[in-house]
Amino acid sequence: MMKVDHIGIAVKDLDASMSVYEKLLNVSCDKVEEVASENVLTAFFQAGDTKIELLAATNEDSAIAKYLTKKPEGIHHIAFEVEDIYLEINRLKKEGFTPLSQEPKKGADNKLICFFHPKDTNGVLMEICQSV
Ligand code: CMX
Repeated sequence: MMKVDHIGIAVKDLDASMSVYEKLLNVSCDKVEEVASENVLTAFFQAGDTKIELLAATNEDSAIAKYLTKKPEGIHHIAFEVEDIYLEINRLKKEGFTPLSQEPKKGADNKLICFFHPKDTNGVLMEICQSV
């Protein structure tokens, strides 16, 4: 069974949004980490058994920059933790979901990650991730 690892939220101003979520969750940010391959700066907050990941674009090529030209700030994706990301990518492909990369990529928070297109999942971008 998959478990929600984190919920990604697209934000314009990472520092300002970090202050909001620190107050909301009453915890400090666990870590701020740049994922250069995805052109994002991330900030993670523990929220019970799951995490909130704030995502800000680091340049115009970022999926977050593109997203924020079309949509307001808000929930960008939901990430599920899996035990074997290679097996899970194959299973989801066979079920007709569309991976956005053929192989897992190195993501934030010491994870291998793979996104699946929101057109197949009722308009919500999905991520699967595996701790490495
Ligand atoms: N959630 C829901 N819908 C989304 C979306 C998202 N996060 N991002 C884009 N869309 C929608 C758009 O609104 C658009 O819908 P319409 O056709 O109805 O207008 C459609 O998807 C296509 O959007 P687009 O702007 O043309 O964008 P692209 O097709 O170029 O890319 C996507 C969309 C999801 C394939 C791309 O953003 C992607 O590959 N995402 C995965 C990588 C990523 O998001 N990285 C950032 C996070 C990294 C991290 O967490 O570490």
